[in-house]
Amino acid sequence: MTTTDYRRQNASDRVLPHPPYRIPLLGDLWDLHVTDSSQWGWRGAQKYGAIYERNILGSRVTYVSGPAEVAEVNNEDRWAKFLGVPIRNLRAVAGDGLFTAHNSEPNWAEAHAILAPAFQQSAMRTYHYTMVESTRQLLRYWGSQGDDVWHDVSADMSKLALDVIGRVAFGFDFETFTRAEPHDLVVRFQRVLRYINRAAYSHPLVEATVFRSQRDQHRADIAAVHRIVDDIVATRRAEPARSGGGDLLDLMLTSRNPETNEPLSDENIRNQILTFLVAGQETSAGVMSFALHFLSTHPEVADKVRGEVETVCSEGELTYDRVAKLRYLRRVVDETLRLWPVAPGYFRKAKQDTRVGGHPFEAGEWVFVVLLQLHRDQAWGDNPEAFDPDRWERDRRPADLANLYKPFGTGMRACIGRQFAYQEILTALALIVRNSELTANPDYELKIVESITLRPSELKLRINRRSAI
Ligand code: MNH
Repeated sequence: MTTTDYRRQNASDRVLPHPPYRIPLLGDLWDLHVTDSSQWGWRGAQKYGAIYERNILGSRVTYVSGPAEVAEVNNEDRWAKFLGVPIRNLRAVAGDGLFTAHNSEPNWAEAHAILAPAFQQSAMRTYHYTMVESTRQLLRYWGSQGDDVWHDVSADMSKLALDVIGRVAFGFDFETFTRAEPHDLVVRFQRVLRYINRAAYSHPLVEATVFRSQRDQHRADIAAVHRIVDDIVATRRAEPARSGGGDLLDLMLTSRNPETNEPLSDENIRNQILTFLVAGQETSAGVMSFALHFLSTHPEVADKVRGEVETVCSEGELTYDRVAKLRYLRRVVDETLRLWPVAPGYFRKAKQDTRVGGHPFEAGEWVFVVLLQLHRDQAWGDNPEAFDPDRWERDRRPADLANLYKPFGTGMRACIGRQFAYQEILTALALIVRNSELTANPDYELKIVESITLRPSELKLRINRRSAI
């Protein structure tokens, strides 16, 4: 098509594969799934191919999953991050924080410049001990529950990730493993996310009537969450000597934008703290949960990881430098993120009139990248569905890895927390596997729950102690 392309084409000329039985006005509405939308996007990709669309009441949702097509929309000259509905709704909590800022908002570049150094690999050395300490608390908590208990792994990984992010980001101890009841901030914050997720495609009138009390609770929760975080910031400001020894909050309070010499505003600092909770907790927790599922169902992999940890740590502690040597465990994590990219996709918006797979898109149109399909493309080899950490060996990896593997998004707005997530996940998994024996329930079949991110549903494992903590 491109060689004979002498005529400008508009979006209205675009004909893409789509579900059958398209209805006038309603389009493919019958084929809309709101509760498991990215798995549904994946099923569609399997049926309709590398690029297809669903037309929902006249709006076109385009799903892109073929490596060549994804490479086109990842091109930063022509496309940029777009805040799709679920992400845009998170602005109610995280405002113009890094994750939910529009590309055009000046606070993005300002906060990015100030925070980037704190997320570089070299900064992880500072956080490592806290990550170890939080994992030890988890292990003690499991230990205190006795043997032969079926642990709710997903819930426990959420607690761990919350503990880590609270302490490393803003020096706050949520005491997740010692409190009888979760902290007020946690209760309200989780209710806020649940509401946003439930109401994502609702109408304000429905919220004001049918869901009125939920909506009022939601507003009260947001106000309370803001108050609690503002208090944490004010306390730190008043007592900088009690600082977290260079945690992210210290950095935000003391740094200035090199260009304008302005510090971040208090409101923006609050938005960033809530952003770390929004973007950095459920994601890491999901990866650790899926990884524990795979380790429990592949004992030979778990044994290999244990052997590696024991070799690398033959002289004792899991120090910062040793984490980088856990090469096989890293493959386990990468393979987990390949099969279950916990952020199952991302949105891109055309900056100019352009094409994808030869199909015309006008400036301002947007697409959704389906990672669940991209990560299982045939370019991954014969059996892309299989959990096989060895496929990450140097000579077995696909040549075009950079275009086939995008669990942290792409371009300028890719995940800032990537190194943080690896450091946290590798540290936790290494200590868990060294310390415990994982036993799967033979009747368990992996099912996925979606709430923007993916989690294994109702995963229960027996975790019995092998050694002293
Ligand atoms: Mn994270 C952006 C995935 C862990 C903080 N993250 C993104 C994006 C993806 C993503 C995908 C891009 C979204 C988009 O294009 O709309 N993040 C992950 C995954 C993990 C993860 C799979 C864990 C594994 N992220 C973390 C952690 C933190 C964090 C941990 C913080 C401590 N992520 C962010 C922030 C952004 C982001 C902040 C927004 C970056 C930006 O736009 O500048």
